[in-house]
Amino acid sequence: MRPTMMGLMVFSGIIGVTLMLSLACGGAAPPAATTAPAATVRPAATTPPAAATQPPAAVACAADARVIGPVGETLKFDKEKLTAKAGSAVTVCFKNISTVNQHNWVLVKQGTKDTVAVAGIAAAATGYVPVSPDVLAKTALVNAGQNGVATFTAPAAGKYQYVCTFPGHNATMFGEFEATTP
Ligand SMILES: [Cu+2]
Repeated sequence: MRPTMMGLMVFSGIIGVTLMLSLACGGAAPPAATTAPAATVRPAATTPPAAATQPPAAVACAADARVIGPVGETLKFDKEKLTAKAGSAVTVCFKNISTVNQHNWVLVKQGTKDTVAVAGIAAAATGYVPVSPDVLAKTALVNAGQNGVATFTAPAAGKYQYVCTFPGHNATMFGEFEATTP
């Protein structure tokens, strides 16, 4: 009996130690292998917004257009006079090189630039250009950095005015348009 008991005790002792060792060393579950972070998925290429939400495409000045613009950030046109033959097809391209100001180019009857501009203050919805028989041609209200085009038939021979009707600009931002005898 005795040797057997001893053997059992030794045996169980060995098992115990083995168990403890295996628990201490290999038994402990290894930390989960840190998996490499999934390759950063790039967001799908952002599709351009629908055409309707994009700003209007930049208007180019035609080669035969009479190009005019503001003098930098001042409230003055860079040309004091434009001429065209009466009855001829005219394209005026207003190049708004300003980085802050909106402007327009409005052809009006001689001597009416201020009355047209004043009436235009209440016509924000139509680019500060009132409905008036004095208005002969106009560009849209042109944002900074954009171009605006006015295409029209030059009026009868004589002198006319052009003006920017953005509120407050008409006092200094105007010029003379002369339709010459063809
Ligand atoms: Cu202006």
